[in-house]
Amino acid sequence: MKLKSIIAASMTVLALGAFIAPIQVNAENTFSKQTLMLASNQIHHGVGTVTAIDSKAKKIELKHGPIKSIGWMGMKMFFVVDDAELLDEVEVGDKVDFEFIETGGKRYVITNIEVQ
Ligand SMILES: [Cu+2]
Repeated sequence: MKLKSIIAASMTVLALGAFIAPIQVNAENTFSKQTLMLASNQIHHGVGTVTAIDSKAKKIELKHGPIKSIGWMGMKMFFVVDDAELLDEVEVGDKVDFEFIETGGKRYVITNIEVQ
C-alpha cells in the first residue's frame, strides 16, 4: 500500500513536470522572439493595398509600392502580424499605410497598419 502511494506520488510529479515543461519552452521562445525584434531595430514604412487577409494564420497580403529603406520594388507579398487584432482594422481592397520590421528568417512582421 505504501509503495503504491509512492508510485502514485511519483506519477503526479512526472505528469506535473510534463505539464510545466512546455510552458517554460514557450516562455523562452517568446523571449528570444522579443530579443530578435529588438535586434532588428529598423522600422520600415510602406503604402499599399490589402489583397488578402488570413486572420487564423495571422497573415496579410499587400500589394505595396517601393520601400527604399529595405531595397524593395513594388510587389505583392505576405506579411505576418504578432497581434491578430491588427487585422480587424482592415479589409481586402483598403489602401493602407503600414509599418513593419524584419525579424530572423526573412520574416516580415507588421507592427502597425492604418487605412488611408
Ligand atoms: Cu515586398
